Amino acid sequence: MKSWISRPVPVLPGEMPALRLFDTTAQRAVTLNADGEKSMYVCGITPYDATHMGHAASYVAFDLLNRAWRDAGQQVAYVQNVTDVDDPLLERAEATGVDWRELAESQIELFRTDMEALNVIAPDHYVGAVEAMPLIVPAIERLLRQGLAYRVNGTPGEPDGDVYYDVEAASKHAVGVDAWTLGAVSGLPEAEMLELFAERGGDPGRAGKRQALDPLLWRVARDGEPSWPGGELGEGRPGWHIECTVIAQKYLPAPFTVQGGGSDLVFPHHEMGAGHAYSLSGVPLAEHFAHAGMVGLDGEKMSKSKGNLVLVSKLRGAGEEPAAIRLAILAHHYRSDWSWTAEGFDEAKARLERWRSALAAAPAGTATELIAQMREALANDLDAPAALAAVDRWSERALNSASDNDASEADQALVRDAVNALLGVEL
Ligand code: 5CA
Ligand code: ZN
Repeated sequence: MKSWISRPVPVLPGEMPALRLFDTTAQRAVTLNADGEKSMYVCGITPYDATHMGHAASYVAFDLLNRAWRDAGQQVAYVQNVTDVDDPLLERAEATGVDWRELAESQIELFRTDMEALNVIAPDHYVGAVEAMPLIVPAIERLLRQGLAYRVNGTPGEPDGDVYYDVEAASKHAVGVDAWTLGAVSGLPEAEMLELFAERGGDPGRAGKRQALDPLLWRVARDGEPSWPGGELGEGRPGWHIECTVIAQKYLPAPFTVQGGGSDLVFPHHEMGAGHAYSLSGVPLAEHFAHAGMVGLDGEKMSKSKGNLVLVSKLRGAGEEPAAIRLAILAHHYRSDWSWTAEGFDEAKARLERWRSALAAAPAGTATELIAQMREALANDLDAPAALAAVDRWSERALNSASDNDASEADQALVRDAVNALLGVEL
């Protein structure tokens, strides 16, 4: 599917230090191997209410990683999905009387314009679940043949044939140090897994399942629901986790470098996706799993279900500058949970203004040191707030010396490029 247009990323002089990133599985920051091509899969939106500030923050977080890698001279292969068919999308379409395809298409288009406005580098492959159907069906057929998936008999109200992943069989099937067993990604105790599974799209109580935590792979056709040809599976539509697994496996190396998303995807989504991938290929899905914190509104988690959304498009429609929105996001470390507030946004706008005034007074010979400080901050688990603080200090100095110095055009250009290349903020 069409993605969006990336703006050019300036190339900076000097070098990016080795990058350290917090790995959810290891529960600590790890130094990423600096050799070779890097690859990243970031979970995309379910397009029924795009793009709220939580979404935006998660894509800006992984955009920082993308930019840090590029600054280090590395090639980056980047893939993102769109969950363009799933229960919440169908429910919203039904509730609002809109065709689900139209709802998805309109929200995806809004997302593209928001990402473009926020200067998020576009993925090389932007793939919808619907277009991935020909990849998903054979993968599920294969899991069935391997004995790692099973069909559930119908009950009153539910037809025969829904296919589930057998978590226990898959955990036993796996051998070796890199093998996936349940908990390999999230490290969570089972009680917590059960709670999160129920909260995040799972159906622990579904009759006929071998284990409460077994996730859905294929939902056979129901009246009034969209469905696709499923080969041996029969007509139906896929479960959620398998979609990301097969898209990543199709377009990225195995394992790829970083699987990213918000922290609400750690379990079950990334756990089960990693399980599916290991069952299908015998190698881990990704070398590292990284997660961005949750964004709330004035202290409450921002979510479509609560309806307390701050939409990027609404702010843009009200004439707010995307660079200021991006700066408001970057004022928080990507792993922290934080709340969007009017005051935070005002601070970001004031900061952008200050940086722009300072740029006009860029003192000669100061840009190189600033770039080094920004790089050091970002290499340390993408510490954007520390990078912002470095630009703040530089700005203060520039503004204080504005009357005694002639501005240096070279430094001005370098600082402008650095803020753009590393932070994605255009001054
Ligand atoms: N389509 C799936 C992923 S395959 C999905 O989770 N879609 S989503 O639209 O619900 O979320 C898209 C991305 O935004 C995910 O990485 C999710 O973790 C992140 N996200 C959702 N809500 C928030 C929030 N309040 N704060 C931060 N990130 C969020
Ligand atoms: Zn996903």
